[in-house]
Amino acid sequence: MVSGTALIYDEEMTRYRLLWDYPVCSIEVPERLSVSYSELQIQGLVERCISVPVREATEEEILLAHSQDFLEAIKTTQNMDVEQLKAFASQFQDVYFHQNIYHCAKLALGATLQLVDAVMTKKVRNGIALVRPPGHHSQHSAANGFCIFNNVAIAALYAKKMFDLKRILIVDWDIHHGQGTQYFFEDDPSVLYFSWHRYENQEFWPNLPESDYSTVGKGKGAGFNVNVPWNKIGMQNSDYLSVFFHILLPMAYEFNPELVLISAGFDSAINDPEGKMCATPACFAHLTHLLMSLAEGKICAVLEGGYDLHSLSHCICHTVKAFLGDPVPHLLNISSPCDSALESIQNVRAVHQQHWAFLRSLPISMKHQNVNDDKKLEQFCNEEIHTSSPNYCPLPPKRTAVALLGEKIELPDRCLKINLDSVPSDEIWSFKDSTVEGQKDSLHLQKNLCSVMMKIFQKEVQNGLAAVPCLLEAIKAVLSFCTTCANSVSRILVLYLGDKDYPVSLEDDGNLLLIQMSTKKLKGRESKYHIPIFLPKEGNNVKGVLHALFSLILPVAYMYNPDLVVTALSCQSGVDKKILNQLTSLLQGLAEGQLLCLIHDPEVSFLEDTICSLLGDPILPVTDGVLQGEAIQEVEQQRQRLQEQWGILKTQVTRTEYS
Ligand code: X5A
Ligand code: ZN
Repeated sequence: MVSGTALIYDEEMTRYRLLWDYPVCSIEVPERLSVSYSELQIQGLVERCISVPVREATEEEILLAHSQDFLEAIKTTQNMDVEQLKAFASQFQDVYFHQNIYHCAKLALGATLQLVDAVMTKKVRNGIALVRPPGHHSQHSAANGFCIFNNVAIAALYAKKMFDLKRILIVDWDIHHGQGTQYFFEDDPSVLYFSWHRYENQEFWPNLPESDYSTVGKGKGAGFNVNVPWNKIGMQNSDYLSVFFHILLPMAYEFNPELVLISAGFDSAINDPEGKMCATPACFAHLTHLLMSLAEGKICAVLEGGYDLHSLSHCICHTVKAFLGDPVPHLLNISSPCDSALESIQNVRAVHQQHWAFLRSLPISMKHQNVNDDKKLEQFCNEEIHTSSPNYCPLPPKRTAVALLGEKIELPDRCLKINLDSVPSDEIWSFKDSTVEGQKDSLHLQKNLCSVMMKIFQKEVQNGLAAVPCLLEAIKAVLSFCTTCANSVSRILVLYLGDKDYPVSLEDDGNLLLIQMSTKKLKGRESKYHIPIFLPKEGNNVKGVLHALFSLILPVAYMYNPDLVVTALSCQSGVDKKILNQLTSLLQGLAEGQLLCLIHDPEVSFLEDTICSLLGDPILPVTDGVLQGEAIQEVEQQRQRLQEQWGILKTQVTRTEYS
């Protein structure tokens, strides 16, 4: 099993800076790297990562993307004086030069390629390269926007060439449009390029019409270029997550990349002077986590922008912690995206629906124009930066508590085996529930569950798994335990995969959100807190489950913000293992990873898989099956029903009537 997170950094890349008065470039300072690296040290993250040395990129590698003439021109900057550097820079837009920048640009690219090598050869699972100069504005024969060589674009070309990759996803979450990267791959269907960027209807730099949502790629590459323009400043966590749920993740999962590259600019975070957005550093842990279930976990983040040193360094720490598998922090206040974000989401989905089945919702939405243009965004930038405690708190040595019913499986090291005989009697809670009490099986069940939950709530472990003789009784016991013994748990999300009409009694007081996936139409009252999803079993419906996960389950779950997530499933239900692993992985983004899996009647291989997902091991992509129209419609119906109450389900500015 591939493990470990690479951290690539070299102080040498701090050794160039702006030498003349040039206000547009003054924010790109060496401290961006040094302060970030210090924060990683302070938080104890450097020693938890695998340090990979940088190297200089070769000319051949630079020429994968750039022209020989351009390379030769850049070389000449090594021997220039300030006046000459200034003159040389003036042929490009918003970029400065220094005698040492060519050297640093080679190191930045070399660091990026070292990272790709380490991930592709499975020396590490994932990693981050902290580099200067950044890359995503750089073009075939032009430096641009602080960028000399296009590190990430070359990384993609290099990975295609060296590892024969056929599908690479580039996620550019920097607040500027990586127009350079877009130009390299516009007609290339093997590289899916996604970028969100401050746009303000072309008023924001680089002020290009081709940065708008209507640029979708050309020729064979049509559909493989995705631009999400932000037409207002002040975008928040909800806006960013909405774009992930309703645009990027569905496309990414349909694309099924073999490698994910992140153009990781953090000028999209709160307090950045360039971006003027409001996403908190903790949001980047989630963005990272949501991408980690793709490409069997092969994911490389490469620094681009980010100009507020405090915000930047904390964002980087959150990204690294997510890579390491640390529990991702609670995100508070997830609500509806703002109207301007919704308008962009709607437009992007509309232009990409013909290319991506996962974006289709019937009827096909019409392009939306000029809604609420003058409506002011309210109260933004009001969130505090999440500051992590300087003394890092080590993860529990055991991550997953496992209680079995006698199944014989060998548990990996990081599992804590729950042995009933070892449960001290005072840890066994007592609660009055006549239907559960008394029977031998039930007592056994209660003891098991009690013990697993205690370990989770006392943070001895992060998550747990229990094999249970009866699912419904187990759910009941968990809920009862939480009300009786765990006051701090006020919201529980139960995801039940099964066909029982009323699996638990619901009070609708918000303490419980029940999402149910079943293969038969369910009778019973639907409410805000009961979401039945009927997924016809015809053919292979794994794609339907994935689709439901992004467009419905995860958004609602994030907005609900549970303290505990419980999944309950029966192996007889014939659900696909790979999809359950995805579910188990992605749901760990909630409740700070406090996830309890209840499994009825498990096969051994099934238990082993679920345990791997709970341990945070890389998981296989879902490749089989097709997304069926009926599955889309069922999910759409629920989305329509629920989007007033769960605003993050919206993908359109105004409500439309559906027949
Ligand atoms: C990498 C990056 C920004 C350039 C802004 C120029 N470049 N106005 O964030
Ligand atoms: Zn930027």
